[in-house]
Amino acid sequence: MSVDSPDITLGPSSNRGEFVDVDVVVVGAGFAGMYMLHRLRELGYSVRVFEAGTGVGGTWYWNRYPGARCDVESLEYSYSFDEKLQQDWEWTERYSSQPEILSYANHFADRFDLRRDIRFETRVESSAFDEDRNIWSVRTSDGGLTSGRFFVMATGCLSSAATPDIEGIQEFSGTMVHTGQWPKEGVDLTGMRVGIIGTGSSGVQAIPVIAEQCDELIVFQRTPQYTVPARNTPLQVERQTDVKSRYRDFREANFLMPQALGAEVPKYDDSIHDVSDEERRERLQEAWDRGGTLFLASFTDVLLDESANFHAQDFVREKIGEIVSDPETASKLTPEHIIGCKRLVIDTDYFETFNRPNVRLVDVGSEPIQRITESGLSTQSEEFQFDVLVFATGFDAMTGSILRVDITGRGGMTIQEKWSAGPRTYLGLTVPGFPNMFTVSGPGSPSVLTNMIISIEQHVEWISDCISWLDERGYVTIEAKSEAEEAWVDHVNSKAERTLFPSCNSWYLGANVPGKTRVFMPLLGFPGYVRRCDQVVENNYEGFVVQ
Ligand code: N01
Repeated sequence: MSVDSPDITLGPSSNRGEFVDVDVVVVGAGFAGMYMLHRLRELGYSVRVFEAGTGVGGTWYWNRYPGARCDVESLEYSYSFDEKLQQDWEWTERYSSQPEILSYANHFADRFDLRRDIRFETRVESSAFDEDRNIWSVRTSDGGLTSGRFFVMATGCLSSAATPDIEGIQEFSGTMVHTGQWPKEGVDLTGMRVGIIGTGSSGVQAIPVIAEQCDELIVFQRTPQYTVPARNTPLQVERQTDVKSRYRDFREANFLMPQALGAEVPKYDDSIHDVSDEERRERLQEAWDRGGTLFLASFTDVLLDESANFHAQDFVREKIGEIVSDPETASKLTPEHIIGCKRLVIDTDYFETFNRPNVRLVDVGSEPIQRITESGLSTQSEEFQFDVLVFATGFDAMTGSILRVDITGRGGMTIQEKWSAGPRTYLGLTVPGFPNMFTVSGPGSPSVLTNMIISIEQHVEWISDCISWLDERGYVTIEAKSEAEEAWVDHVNSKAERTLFPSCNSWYLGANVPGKTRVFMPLLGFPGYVRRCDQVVENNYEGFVVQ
């Protein structure tokens, strides 16, 4: 049953007399999979990680498009569990670029000697739970079968790239790339005519940089985007030194924030309706000048009340009118929907880019793309020609990378069947019918609404502590109860329903993928979630059957 590999040492582990290749099989070597491996190893477990890419880094390995950068500040978007690591690593900018985050991921892998337990260029194709032996059997793209007592999906929330099925897509004779699968060797855009479809976070980041590199850029926009300035700058030495002198406190203050970030950004506890017009403008202007996603936290009710939200929308609309010189282009770029219900984007010179002579905006919301042609694409009234077509069309978020593995739990039930009406979990960590399987930052956990690395750490620690707890007591399996799942799904929904989040077509709801059931997938509020996870443990894994 074991798969021989020159770079992996296998120590057979026992599961009440059954021999398995490793204690834990982990899928994915991004920040979640790497920390999972490190933590479990520290606890004495044998682990094998499978990774489809040639290197570590997950999201930051795949998303190499021009301009790719994090929207959480670098001093926060990093592992917090190891004091020496956070002291040693030097960040260079307020928001880290993709290459810098990828170097950090590689540094982490080297520092903790992770690579020997990671099998690269190997995709997990299926995984099945053997109910008689309480073992997961994991089949991989190299034809191997690996058995483990536990199975952890650390596949990331935004790692299944979505390319729309537009008629004629096979006919395009130029270069076609997706931002989420950008070639490692890069794409030389010098002198090229480029078309880009999509104006979410990826498109908004890529467009200004691509516009500088290429000859001509045509942006195909279906929905205009709210975006606020990132105000990225080189990271001041004094700032880095200051935070490092009190890193633990800095982290702890962030753990108490709803998104596990931004504790040092000024906070307000008043409604947008409670202040004068002048004060409202001043405060929104301050947030605009400061830069960053916490623009929406300038008042308590921007994401709760439509009339409050309208003020913030209007502020950004006015800015677009001021920045973009051509009134027709400005009008096409101006969104009308709720601000924040699609993820708020932060940008560097996005709206300014539309003042460049080599950039043209095409509204494919009012006149959709009809087909892709050999040399470009066409709408009802116009043909467009370009050499490179960039899809910045997003991801099958949160569930895509789980559902593309054939996972079979108890009674032959597959995860695809289980989630046919939308993802259902307990704590975003476990699924009834799938014993000893865990999802890191799965649907129903705060994940994408937080500083992801911090959420990942909390999940990894919870999962590894759970495995230790079971072993210390001689238990072999843990499985969520259906009633716990039911209550959890209700909890996630009721949190979302109190906000404006479900009010537009966002990937949070799965609305960007044709045919995907609309369910608001992430849970709002990090500290409450952590408390609940801790309580479950204190109550001897309440909501689970352990045996
Ligand atoms: O994807 P998106 P993304 N025809 O789904 C359009 C994270 N991230 O990759 O809005 C025409 O947001 C679609 O239009 P519409 C971050 O969490 C973070 O940009 O559906 N257009 C939309 O404009 C982010 O939210 C960072 O009408 C089509 C775009 O494609 C998440 O990843 C950077 C279309 C997709 O936007 C996803 O962002 C990058 C079609 N057929 C990503 N299909 C940072 O840290 C789709 N679109 C800063």
